[in-house]
Amino acid sequence: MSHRLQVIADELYRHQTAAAELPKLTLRYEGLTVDDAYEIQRLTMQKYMDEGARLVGWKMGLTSKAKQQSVGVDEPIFGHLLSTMELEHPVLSVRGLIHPRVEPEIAFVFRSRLAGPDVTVRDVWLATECVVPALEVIDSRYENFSFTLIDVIADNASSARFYLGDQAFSPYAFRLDEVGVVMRLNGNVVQTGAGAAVLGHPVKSVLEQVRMLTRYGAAIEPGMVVLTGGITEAIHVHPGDRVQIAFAGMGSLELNVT
Ligand code: OOG
Ligand code: MG
Repeated sequence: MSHRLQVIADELYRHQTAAAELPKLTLRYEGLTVDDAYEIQRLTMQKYMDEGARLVGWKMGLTSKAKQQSVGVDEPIFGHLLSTMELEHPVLSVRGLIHPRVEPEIAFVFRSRLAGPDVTVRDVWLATECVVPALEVIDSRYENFSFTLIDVIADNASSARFYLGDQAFSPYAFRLDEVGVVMRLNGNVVQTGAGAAVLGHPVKSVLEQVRMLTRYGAAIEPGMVVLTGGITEAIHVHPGDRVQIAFAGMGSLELNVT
């Protein structure tokens, strides 16, 4: 393990836990590769796990055109989901966050393991216990929420918090690509989209997740959750805001920001 990557991981951990912005790594460190960035991410997450956080799943990011265009990075990425990021109730305190944004997602929960380069869509369905409407709170640690591919991977794909709706659904209940989503902020419609925005169908995002994990020697383990990626652009939130996300056929989530 390179000393340089550990130094960078320590720096990111300090900024994540202090909710302090930092300048892009790529402005300050020469020659970082995508593999280096995933190693920095892994080393950073290991620090939380050494402190008692549990790995509860994975998240895909930048799986929709809306998301890719809003941040200017045009390929999917993944990050770790830790137990400490999960909101038990749909209330978001901005304390400990820098410039949080909320986005609608469809989550998969798994009953069996998925690993290896040859996983198919059928394998994903067989391993899926249920699907759940979800929201993710992202909070880039970089100034102005501005980063390159390498920076955002190292920063655990901007992960901050996530919330899963109470009601789970059978993956066979309806077409996930045709699930329409309407996001309101304080009563006003601010974003609309459909499941198809996520790589054509959210199941494709899970497939991509398994393939990317396989490259780094990891897997989807039984009981894990996967967030398949923002369906629309993420919206900035501030204390006092109320976010409502209606998922057609899957009910609504309501998040209060304090
Ligand atoms: C990167 C994280 C993207 C998603 O669902 O697309 C993400 C970012 O936009 O800061 O979580
Ligand atoms: Mg997301």
